[in-house]
Amino acid sequence: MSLLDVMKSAAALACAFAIGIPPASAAGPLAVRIGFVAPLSGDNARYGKDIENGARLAVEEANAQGLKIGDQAAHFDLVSEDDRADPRTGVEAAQRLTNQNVSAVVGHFNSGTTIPASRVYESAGIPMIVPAATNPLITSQGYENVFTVIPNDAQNAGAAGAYALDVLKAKRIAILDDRSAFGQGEADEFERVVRSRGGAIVVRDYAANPAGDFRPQLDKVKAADADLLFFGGLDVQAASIVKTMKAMGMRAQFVAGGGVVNRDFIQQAGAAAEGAMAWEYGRPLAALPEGQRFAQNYRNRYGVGVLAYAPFGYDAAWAAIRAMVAAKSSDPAALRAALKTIGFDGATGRIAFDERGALKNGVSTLYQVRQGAWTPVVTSGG
Ligand code: ABU
Repeated sequence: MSLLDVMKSAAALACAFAIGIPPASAAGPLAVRIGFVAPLSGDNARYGKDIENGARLAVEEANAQGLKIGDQAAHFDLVSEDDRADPRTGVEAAQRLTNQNVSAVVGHFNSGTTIPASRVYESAGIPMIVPAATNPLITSQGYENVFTVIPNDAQNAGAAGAYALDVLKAKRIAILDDRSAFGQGEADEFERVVRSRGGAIVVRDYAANPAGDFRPQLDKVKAADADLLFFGGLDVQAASIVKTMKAMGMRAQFVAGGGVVNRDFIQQAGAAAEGAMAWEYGRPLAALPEGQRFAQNYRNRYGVGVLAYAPFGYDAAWAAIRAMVAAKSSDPAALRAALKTIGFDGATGRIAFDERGALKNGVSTLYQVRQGAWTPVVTSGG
């Protein structure tokens, strides 16, 4: 090869990198980058790392299977960013990912980061596949690049509202939330369904308090003689609430929306956990063949069981990988088009998206703590 040919090849390679085309090379596989973003530090890092572990398992499986994109063998890499559960940091993390030539992004965890970050992915034309954030606004913004593999809180808290009236026969309902985009959204959906069915709400209040001191709000709930308390928020606050309720001798049944069914709630609430109820997204993993397989593989790989949303992270990463294989391309636009028609049985059930990018036929399951363990009671929706 002449010096001129060498210079031409180098220039072509530099040009391909500059315009974001992974270089087709006889020397090795097509390098495909999948972005991942969630809180990887701070109080929510245990959730973020759990989801990252799920996504990484999908990438490792895909590489072990030797998948091809078109005629070319592909090698997938997970590129992780930490959004620290902070909206501004989430937008910055989204901007960093879109600058790193990723084909798609799996993220975020918090609804409060997902909503502002979704604008960044939409502008960049890069599909965002959401594994855990559940505020209904995420898929109602009219964006082409937003997909969710988890049911939203209209489904989850809506099921909770109907069940509170129809089965638990609640007559005096109190609603508290943590004032996050997630917790407030859940509480709003629960309230909407209860009111639409003629239920009586005796308290609606909140505390924006990460440490979970809801004592002033619980004083109001007790004074109103509520027989059911619905809480929109995560496990730490929920554990604090049930401990305080027990100490106060309150009669209200405790029911939470998503974000509470995990081992950390049981450990932190101790004896006060007994009898607590919470609605979590999807079906129990043990009820799904792919869910059982995932749970075992996760334990084998990481030496610990799933905390919460790892199976959704796994399904989100596989949705991206399957869409690229189907599209025969890692180009984000081709991948987006393929995501709109994809359908497969994942760890969390059937994964397919409606015209807004929301999971089709989402369900939620009610769990109750019985003899120190979260026990499935009923699944609603679908
Ligand atoms: N959906 C569970 C908690 C995460 C969030 O939506 O903020």
